Amino acid sequence: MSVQIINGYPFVSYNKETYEEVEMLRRSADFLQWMDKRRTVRDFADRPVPKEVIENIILTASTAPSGAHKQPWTFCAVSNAEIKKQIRAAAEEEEYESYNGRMPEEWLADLLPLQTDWHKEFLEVAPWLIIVFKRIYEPGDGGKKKNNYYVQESVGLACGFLLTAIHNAGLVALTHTPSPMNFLSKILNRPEHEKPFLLIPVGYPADNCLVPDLSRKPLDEIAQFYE
Ligand code: IYR
Repeated sequence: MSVQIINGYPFVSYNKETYEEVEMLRRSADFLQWMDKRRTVRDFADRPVPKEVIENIILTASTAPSGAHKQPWTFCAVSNAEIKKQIRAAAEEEEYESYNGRMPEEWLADLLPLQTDWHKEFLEVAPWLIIVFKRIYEPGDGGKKKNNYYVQESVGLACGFLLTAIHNAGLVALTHTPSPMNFLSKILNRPEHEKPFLLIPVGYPADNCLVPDLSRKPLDEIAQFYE
């Protein structure tokens, strides 16, 4: 691959594979059908998942676009039983408070179809917990802070890629947001410039796994075309 220098910066040619329209239509429809099979799961099997699969999934997440290509994310992957136990205990403590007073009635009512509560057994059962941290800034020389940009958007995109990679591997995940999440920084000993973003248990679904019978909004409720 030949490198061209533009204003002192290296560029390489990008020869993206493209498709005839018929093939493009088929691929887009197939991908939709396959993605539509992804479901959030709360009931995991305790079956192990190889570390190399988790490494590939994390590397896939890190292919997401990010502000000024700063890649402002850190993925902590936990399979250690003692650490998972600590995370579960701390999460349940917060969630107990949330479900018993902190969350308003409307929110609790909105969650009824999901039948969630403060018990978070999956935090010990799932073979891996991926805790995604957003990097608010990068520590520079002499205590100087180097900026990251659109951190929320960038890390959100990376998490979308992460969930797609998990689905592609034939595994399932839960986008879990125990609130507040600062206990994760403490347990995982993360530096000040990293803040917890999402806690994502990953694994196989339990044998008797049930998910809520949900439907997705049709196109005319989610899109507006201006032609
Ligand atoms: N964080 C809590 C509550 C919760 C909130 C939303 I919004 C959900 O979609 C599901 C759960 C919990 O994890 O139980």
